[in-house]
Amino acid sequence: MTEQAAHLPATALRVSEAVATALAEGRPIVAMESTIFSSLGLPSPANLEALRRCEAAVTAAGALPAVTAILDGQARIGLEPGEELRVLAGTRKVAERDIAVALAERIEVGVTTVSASVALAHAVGIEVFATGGIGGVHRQAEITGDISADLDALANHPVVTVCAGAKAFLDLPRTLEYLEAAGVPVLGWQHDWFPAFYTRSSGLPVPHRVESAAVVARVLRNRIRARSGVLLTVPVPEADELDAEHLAGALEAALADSAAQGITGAAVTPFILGRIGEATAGASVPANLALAENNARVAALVAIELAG
Ligand code: PSU
Ligand code: MN
Repeated sequence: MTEQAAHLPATALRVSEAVATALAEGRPIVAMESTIFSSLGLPSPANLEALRRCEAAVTAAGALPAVTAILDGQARIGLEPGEELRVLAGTRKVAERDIAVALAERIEVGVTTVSASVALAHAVGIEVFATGGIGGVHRQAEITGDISADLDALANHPVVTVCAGAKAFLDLPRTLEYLEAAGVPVLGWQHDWFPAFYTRSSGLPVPHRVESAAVVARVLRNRIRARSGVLLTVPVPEADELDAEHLAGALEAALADSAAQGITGAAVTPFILGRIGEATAGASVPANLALAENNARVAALVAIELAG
């Protein structure tokens, strides 16, 4: 446990045996969230396939995957064999601030978001985290105030988050502005554009293009604010990219439904993800799996570089 977690009760965090060994030996580890692998992130059975493919990509590259979750009132970093199916069935979304409540209430299963996972990775000294897409500034945030806690978590934990940008139902220009104001370096993996999850470019330039894991590792090592993280964006592989115009209708309809039904707070993102999924299922699920797997692979390369 690092200084970050030293104030917690001894039972608050549990690291799996494999992750504890890898940490002690300084071997490369890639943390992963669990909301994406639950029904809040992907429909079944694609969610299990996503988990398997991400784990396999990390392992094949030579690093160890560490899924985070809440299980039986403990925050877990790395699951023991057989526990993954319990986590996949979880329906309670746990962001960073919710970890304390989930532990206090001793909830059985909680699925961690990006903000919770980055915080847990930091707590035990894992420096690399992979996901699909991050949360961001929502459209009309000037009215609703809806800004994902993911963004402040990126700014407050010294972890490289590897993602395919964020889905275009969010306000992507403002998401980039927020990250700039919060002091988070935003890197583009062999690419000049901030990706929009299903599509390789949002049309917004990414602040810094990087060509290799070595540069990403050096950015983490050289940042001035010791506590802050780094966002590495990796575009969906070309072969799996979706057509932006085709998606736009589904995104607009999902946003309109969400507003009409008065959805607010933490329920907004799962609601919109569900609607987009229903409207585009055949095409969007394969793209989602491919980009998550590819992000896991790139994250492993960064973790290996940092461990080397
Ligand atoms: N975006 C996706 N898939 C996801 C999420 C976001 O394309 O599964 C999940 C992630 O767990 C992310 C969370 O951290 O939603 C953000 O939720 P909110 O907008 O409530 O902060
Ligand atoms: Mn929100």
